[in-house]
Amino acid sequence: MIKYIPILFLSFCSYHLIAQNNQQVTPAPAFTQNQTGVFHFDKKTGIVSAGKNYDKEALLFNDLLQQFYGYRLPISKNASKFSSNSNKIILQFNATIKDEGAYELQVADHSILISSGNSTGIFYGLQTLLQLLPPEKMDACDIAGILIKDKPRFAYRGMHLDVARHFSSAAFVKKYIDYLAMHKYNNFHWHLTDDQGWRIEIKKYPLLTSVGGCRAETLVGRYGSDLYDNTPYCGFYTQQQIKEIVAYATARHINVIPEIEMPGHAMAALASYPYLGCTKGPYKTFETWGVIEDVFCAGNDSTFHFLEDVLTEVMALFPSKYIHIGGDECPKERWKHCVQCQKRIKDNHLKDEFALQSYFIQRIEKFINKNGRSIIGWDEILEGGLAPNATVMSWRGEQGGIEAAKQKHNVIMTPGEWCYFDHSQSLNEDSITIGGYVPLEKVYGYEPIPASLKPDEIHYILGAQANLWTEYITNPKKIEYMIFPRMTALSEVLWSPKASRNWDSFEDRIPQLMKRYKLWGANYSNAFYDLQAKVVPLPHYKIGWYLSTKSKNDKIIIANSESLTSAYEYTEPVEIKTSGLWQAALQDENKKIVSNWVKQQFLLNKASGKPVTLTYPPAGKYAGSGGFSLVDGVVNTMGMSKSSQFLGFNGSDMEAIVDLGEKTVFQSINLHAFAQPASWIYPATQVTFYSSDDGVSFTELATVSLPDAKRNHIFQYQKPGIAQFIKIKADALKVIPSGLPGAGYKPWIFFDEIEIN
Ligand code: TNX
Repeated sequence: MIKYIPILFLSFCSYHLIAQNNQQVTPAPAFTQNQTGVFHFDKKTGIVSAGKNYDKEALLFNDLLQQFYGYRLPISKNASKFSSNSNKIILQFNATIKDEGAYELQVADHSILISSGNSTGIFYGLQTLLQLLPPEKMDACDIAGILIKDKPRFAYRGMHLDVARHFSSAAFVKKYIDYLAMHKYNNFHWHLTDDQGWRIEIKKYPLLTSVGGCRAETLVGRYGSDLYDNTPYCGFYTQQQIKEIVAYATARHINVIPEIEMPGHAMAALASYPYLGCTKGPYKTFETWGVIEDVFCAGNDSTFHFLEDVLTEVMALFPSKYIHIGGDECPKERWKHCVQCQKRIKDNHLKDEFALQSYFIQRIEKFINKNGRSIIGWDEILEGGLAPNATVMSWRGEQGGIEAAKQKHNVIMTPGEWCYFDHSQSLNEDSITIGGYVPLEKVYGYEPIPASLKPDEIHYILGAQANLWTEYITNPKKIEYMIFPRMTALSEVLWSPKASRNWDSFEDRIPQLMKRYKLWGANYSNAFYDLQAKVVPLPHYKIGWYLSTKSKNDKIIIANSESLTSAYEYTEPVEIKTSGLWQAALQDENKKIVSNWVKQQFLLNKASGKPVTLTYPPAGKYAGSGGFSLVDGVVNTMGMSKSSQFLGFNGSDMEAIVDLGEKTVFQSINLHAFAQPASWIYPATQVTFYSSDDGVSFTELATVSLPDAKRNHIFQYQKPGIAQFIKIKADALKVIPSGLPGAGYKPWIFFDEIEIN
C-alpha cells in the first residue's frame, strides 16, 4: 500500500510520498519489485527523449501533467542539457523489449528509466509513471524505488461508445480517448450510425446527416412510456473532425474502429434516402429505442452501391484494419414480403432470409477485403453462415464467441452479463438505465477466455471490450458515471496476467482510484459503497428493513419519519410495525451525510407479513422474495421502479393464498398489479376473490375484470367479510393476440401487493 503523508512546512514540496510497492497502478503491472532509493519529482525534473525520438510521448505526458497538476516538465533529447545534479526521466529504446506495448520502468535515486522496443511501450510506461504520482494536486513528491516489467495480456483491449442514440461532442470524444489511453486500452469502437441518428458526414450523400442526423423528438423516461419530449435532436461529425479525432487517438496508440450498421438499425439512412428500404417509405429517423422491422433492402443492387460509396469514404478517414459493419438485430419481416429480396434468394439459391443476411454481409465483406481491410460484426453474423474472414463480436453471451473460435475465426468478447456498461451498477440507481445489473465485482471477475475452448482455440480470442449504448445516457457526466470505475476494473482484466488478478487488492485501490477520477475532473459512480436496502421477512411474520454497505468508514443512520432529526445509528434490521416512511443514509467519520437518502414508504394492512402460498412459481428474474413480495408492505405506485419488488409470471396464471392466522374481519381486498404491453406485460383478464376458514374449502366472493387497466392498476373487492384464508386467482391471457407487442407469445402478468383492510 502506498501511503501519502502530507508535510505542510515546506512550501515547494507540499507532498511527501513514501511508496512501498506498486499497488496504486491500475491495471496492475505484470511484474513489480520494490527497490532502494527515492526519486524526488518536481517541476525541474527533466524528460530525456534519448536515442529514438519519443518527443511525442513526452509531450502527451506533459499535456496530462498540465491538466492534472498545472505544469509541464522540460524535455530534451540530450541529458547534458539538464544540470548534472537534476533528476531525470529517461525514455530509452531497448530492442530486447519486443512485445507491442511492453515496457520497463525503473525508479532510482536520480533517474526514472522507461524503456521499450516500441513507442507504444514508452507511452504506456509514462501512463504508469503518472499513477506513481499522488492523486491530488502537488508541486513535488517523492517516488520510492521500484522496478516494473510490464506487458499486456490481450492484444485487443476495447471500449465502445454509441453516439447515435445520444451524441457526444468531438471534444468529449477526445476526453473519452484520454480515459482509454490512461487505462492502456488500445481500441475505440465508435458506433456512428443507428436507427436514431447518422453521425458521420458522407460527402456523396449529404442527406445522411442533414436528415438522418436529426430526429424530431425523443422518448422520455422508460421504454414503453410513450411520452416524447417534442424537441428535435441533431448532431454529426464533419469529416475534418473525424480526421482530427483519429489523429488524436493514433497519437495515443489507440486504433479507432468505425461502425456503420447494416442491414438492420438503419432507419436514419432510410429516412435520408427512402430508396434504400424495401417499402420505399416514408421513413423517419427513429424516436424511441428497440428493434425495427424496416432495414436496408437486400434485393436492390442500389443498396450495395450506396453502402460501398459510404464505406469508401469511411475507409479513407479511418486507417483501422477493422471496419465494423454491425449485423445485429435485423428482423427479416420486410425481406419476406419484398419481391426483389425474394428474387435475390431465388437467383442465388439461398435457403431463406437468414441466408440472405449472410449473403448481404459476405458481399460487403468482399468489398472491404478488396480494399485491404477486414470486417467485424456482432454475433448474429454467424446465422446463415459466417463470412470467410470476419471477426465476431460476441454480445449475446459467450456462445457466439465460442462458436466463432471453433470455426477458426477471430473473436472479441463483449458479453452483456459482464461488459454492458449501459446496465445498472447499483440496485438503487437514481437515474434511469436500460436495465440489467453489472456491478463492479462482476466486471472484475470476467474471464474473456471461455472455459469450454480447447487450447488450440484460445488464440482466436483477441480480447474483450465494454459497450456503452446511450439510450439513457444523454450527457458526458452520465457517460463518466457509467464507465468509472467499471472500465478501470475491465482494464485490469484485459492487461494484467490472469494469475495476478486479485479482487481484494483491487478493492483496496478503489478509494485511491476515486481520488484519481476527481483529479481528472471525471464523474464516477460510488455504487460499490452504496447503501443497500432490502425489505425482508422477520421471524413471527413480521416485516423488516435490512441495510448494508461495503464502506469501511461510513456508518448507516436511519430515521422513521420525514424529519431527520430523529435519525439514529442502524445496527440490525428494523421491524416495520406501522405504515409510514423510513429513510437511511451513510454518514462519514465527521458526521457528514455522504450518500443519497434511501427512502422506503410502507403501507401496512391485515395481510402484511402473513404467510402466502403460491400455486404457480413466479418466473426467472421476477421471482422477488416469492409470496412475501405480495405482502411486504411495499406498493409501487410509480410503475415498475424496482422490479425486485414485483412478482412476474410468464405463461401461467397467478394464484395466492394468504393465511391471516385467525378469523379476521375485513372490509376490502385489493390486488395491486402492473402492465406494460411494450414489454409483453399484460393485465390479467379477470381476478377472482375467495375466502375460507380452513384453507381447504373456499367460497367465491367475486370476479373482477378491468377492461381499461392502466400501467398501475388495482383489482378490488369491497364488501365486508370474515375469514382466516383469502385466495386470489388472476387469469392471464393464454397468448398475446395479433397486432399487439409480442403477438403469438405467452404474456407476462405482474403483481405487486395484496392489501386486506
Ligand atoms: C442491444 S448490443 C443492441 C443495441 C442496444 C443495446 C442496449 C447490440 C449489438 N445491439 O442496439 O443499444 O442492446 O443494451
